[in-house]
Formats: sequence, structure tokens, C-alpha cells
Amino acid sequence: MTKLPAATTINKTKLSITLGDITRQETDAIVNAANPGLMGGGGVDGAIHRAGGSAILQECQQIVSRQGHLPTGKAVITTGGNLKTKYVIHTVGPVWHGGNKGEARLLASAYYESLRLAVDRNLKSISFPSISTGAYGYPVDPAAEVALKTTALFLKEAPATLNEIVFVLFDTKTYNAYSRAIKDLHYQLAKEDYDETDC
Ligand code: AR6
Repeated sequence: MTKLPAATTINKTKLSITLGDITRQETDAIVNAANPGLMGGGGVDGAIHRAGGSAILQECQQIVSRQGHLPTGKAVITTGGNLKTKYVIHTVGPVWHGGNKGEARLLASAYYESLRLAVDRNLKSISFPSISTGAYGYPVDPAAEVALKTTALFLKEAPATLNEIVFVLFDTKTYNAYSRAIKDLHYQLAKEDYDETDC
């Protein structure tokens, strides 16, 4: 069987996928799939707040009292508290309503805004979970495609300040979907390079 690529490089940034628990990542930032209230919840949000401790919740409370609930597709940054990461970037992905309510655009925005914050803070590495594909019900194959294509587009546009972007996937079904999506992206990028050198 052909081994699928689990990593690719875009504009000097390594983009990879791994199976695991995001709370154990040592990247400069990890991303939380939060809800607009920013007070924690289930899934990856619950795991991050449990492992990170009360300092994260306190900063989230300050943010909400300053600017209100976080709209879907936006992102904010807090300390990483007791986690190995320095920062947690909290973003809100869309709830899946069948695909005709702007879900793809909002999911792309959640990834884009998180990457923007990381670059603005001059961070070198960031880990993402699979935003919206748990409690929010976004089907994992199209979500993986949006996640990886948005990241690739961001890296093609932005100066290459990030060294590493990791997608940390919690179960095999999700890992396999991202594995297919990263393979597609890898070949698409190779084709674009080939087309550019060809003309
Ligand atoms: N590390 C990596 N991925 C994880 C972890 C972990 N420790 N735990 C779960 N996942 P979800 P959403 C995966 O539901 O769909 C919360 O209650 C999980 O298996 O965490 O964006 C919030 O407060 C799935 O693949 O996020 C919101 O109310 C992925 O993370 C709501 O859920 C996303 O699942 C957000 O829903």
C-alpha cells in the first residue's frame, strides 16, 4: 500500500498531521475549539481548561467582559496556564446546519484568524484540533479540506514567520480524513509548482 504523506512544506513552514491529545503539545500556541461564551465546555475545550487551570478561564472572563461573546469565525489569545504551550488561541467554529449557512466560510475564518493572531505575536509554531467536527457536527472530510486549504492559502500569502503547523487529531477516523486531505494538498501544490516552472 502507498504510504500517504503526513506532512508537506509551504513557503518554508512545515505542515503536518498527528494522532494525539492537543493538551500535550509543546508548540508556542495551541488552538481551542471554543464556544462564544469562552467559559469552557466539553470536547477539546474541556480538556484544555482542565489541563491548563484557572488562569486561562480568568483571561477568558476578562475578554468577554471587555468585548462580549466571541463571534463565530473570530479568535482571541490567552496564556497557556499550566500547559506546556505558552498560549491558547480560542476560536469558534460554525455549527453544521447542512452546509448552506456559510459554514465553510466561517470554518475557514476560524483557521485564518487563529493563524493571523499567531503571526501577529511572532509565534513560531501552532497546533490545531479539528475545529467543529465534534459537538458542532461538521462532517470531517469537508472540514479537513477547508482546514488544510485555508492553512495553505494563508502560508502562500503571509511572510514565512511560522516554522511549524501541526494538526493534532484525536481519533483514527479524523486522522484518516486529514491524511487524505493532506495528500490531495501535497499533489495540488506539486502540480502548481510544476505548472509555474513549465511556463
Ligand atoms: N486533543 C485533540 N483533539 C481533541 C481532544 C484533545 N484533547 N478532545 C477532543 N478532540 P469538539 P467542536 C477532538 O467537540 O465540534 C465544546 O463543548 C474531537 O474528537 O471539541 O468545535 C465547546 O465548548 C473532535 O475531533 O469541538 C463548544 O461548545 C474535535 O476535537 C463545542 O464543543 C472537535 O470536537 C465546539 O464543538
